[in-house]
Amino acid sequence: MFVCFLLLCSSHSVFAESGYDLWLRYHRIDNTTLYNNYREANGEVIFPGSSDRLNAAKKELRLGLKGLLNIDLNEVQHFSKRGVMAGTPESLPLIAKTSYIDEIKKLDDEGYIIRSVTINGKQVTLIAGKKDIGVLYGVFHYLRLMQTQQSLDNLAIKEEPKLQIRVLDHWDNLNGTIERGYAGYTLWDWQRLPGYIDPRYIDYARANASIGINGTVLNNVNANARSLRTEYLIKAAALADALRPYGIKVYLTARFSAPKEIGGLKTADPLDPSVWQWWKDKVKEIYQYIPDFGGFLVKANSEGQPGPQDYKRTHADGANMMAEALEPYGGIVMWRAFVYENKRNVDRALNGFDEFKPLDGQFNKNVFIQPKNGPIDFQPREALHPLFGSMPKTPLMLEFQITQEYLGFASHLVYLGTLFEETLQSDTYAKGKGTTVSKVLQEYKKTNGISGIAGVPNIGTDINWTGHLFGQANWHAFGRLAWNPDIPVAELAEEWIRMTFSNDANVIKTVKHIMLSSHEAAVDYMTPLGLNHIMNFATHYGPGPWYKDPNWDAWDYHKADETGLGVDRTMKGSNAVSQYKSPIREKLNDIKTCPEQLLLWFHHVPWNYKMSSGRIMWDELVDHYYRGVD
Ligand code: BDP
Repeated sequence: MFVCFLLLCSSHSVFAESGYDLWLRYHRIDNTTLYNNYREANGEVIFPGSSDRLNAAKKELRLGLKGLLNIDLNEVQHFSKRGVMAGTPESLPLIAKTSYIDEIKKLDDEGYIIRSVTINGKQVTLIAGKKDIGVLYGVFHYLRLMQTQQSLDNLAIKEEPKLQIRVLDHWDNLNGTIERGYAGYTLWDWQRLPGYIDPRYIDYARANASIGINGTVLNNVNANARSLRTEYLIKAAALADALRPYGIKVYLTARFSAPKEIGGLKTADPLDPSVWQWWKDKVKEIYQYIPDFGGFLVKANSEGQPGPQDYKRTHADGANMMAEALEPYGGIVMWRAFVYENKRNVDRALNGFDEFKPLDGQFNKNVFIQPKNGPIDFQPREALHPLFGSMPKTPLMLEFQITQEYLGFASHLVYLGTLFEETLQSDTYAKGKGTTVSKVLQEYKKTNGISGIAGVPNIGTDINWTGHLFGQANWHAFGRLAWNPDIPVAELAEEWIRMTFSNDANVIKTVKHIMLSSHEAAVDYMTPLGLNHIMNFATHYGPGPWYKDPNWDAWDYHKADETGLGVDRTMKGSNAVSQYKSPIREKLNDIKTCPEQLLLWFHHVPWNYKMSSGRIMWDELVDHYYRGVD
């Protein structure tokens, strides 16, 4: 045995990996033919310019070529052989000699092209953006082609993000803990900021830029007003400086009562002129430190957080006050729609829609309303949030949870790409059949000038960032879908496997199967057939349908009694179905047409109800649990 081990060590390079490199492992290409082709294609590089972003792009290209191909980036002025050239029309005047110059000029600010072109008789790969950030994105894409062992011949790639604002909402507290974080502590070393810039910030930025994320909300939605104090703004500014070369803007959560808590005012009433002024002054101060500050994320009148309703004002009054302060600087407000009454005998699934739908059209143009994917709370499977498709005048920014609060924390392998896809491709019927959530989100760019998506990340100080190695795939999937919500996730899973593990067909097939079936398995062993929110109280690690206290009772979410199981949200029940457009409403309302995967979400179903399998509901439920565990 020992001899075998020694033999193995001598025949392969054996090294330990921590997972730190994520999907940016630039390991040597193991296919000789490709290795030689790629080396030839990267013989010389023309890459002038020295902005922070172009430098970041060049640094990445250097890192990638060294790792993948053992090439030291060879910068030249003129090609003498096959090579790569990268830049914008400003940084690389040679681009004007290509026939792609018009296409490049027309690109979105973050867009790029990767094209096989001929320059002075030499075959060249052109990586071009309209702006420097596009070049950085293009370089990451180019490296990805090699990491996933694609051909570098006849390239004709054109990419532009389909959503403009693509942010991670960190639920990080100033004391270093992360709400619902299962991978260590916060990355933000507040103690040592602004003086010490942890190199990890740069790797965080690289990882995000590689998948197209362009914003980060540094702190928890359950906000601490202190994060808006000058001392913390200076620290946040240092982070913003570190992330800026990678195209990542910094945002902060804003505690609605901050004018009282740190501003010394007697009220936080959004219609009080002194409160308006306080926010205007605060915003002005923020922009002095962070000139490209992104804006505020706000959780108001939700789960005990302060908000405008404390003063009998509306969400629009509150959001617009902040939006007006931010508008002159180009900042935005992301106002969460995660609100519920927290009362027994009130169907919580109704609250978000009921509160926000009537306010459609009343928000300033730089306000996003941010609903979660479903109306309850990041459950293993949610019915779609009915606000999607119902707020034509107000841009909605979908919020996903990447951290696995209800999906077994960082100890379960659950690939969320499938969950994200299920939501994004859900049909709202807002403008007839085929009005998917993805389309609804994209449409806001045309109608309101802005569009976006947010994810609550699973990232912490663990050496592999996400605790569970496969958690990295969820971060990756979110970013890639934020850039283009319509990429089939089977492709994304494969891309991640190739970049993370191997390009070996067997590895891909095996790991992909595990990934693509993992979410359904988790739904099966957590909350099958539309069950939801029966999780263990407070920790949310696994089901605890027996939990009961005077304020919160799991029974309200499953209603198990002698007649059956599930919550009646039909027209005869809480009527949550009416919040959906026709024909979804009717389909959900009828027990015979309601999809079985949401049956107990919308119906109180007799235990012996005949399911499509021929089994009675109880047997079907048990079967799902066992299937999931298996
Ligand atoms: C719930 C979490 C809680 C968050 C809340 C939110 O349990 O920790 O504060 O969501 O999204 O799922 O605000």
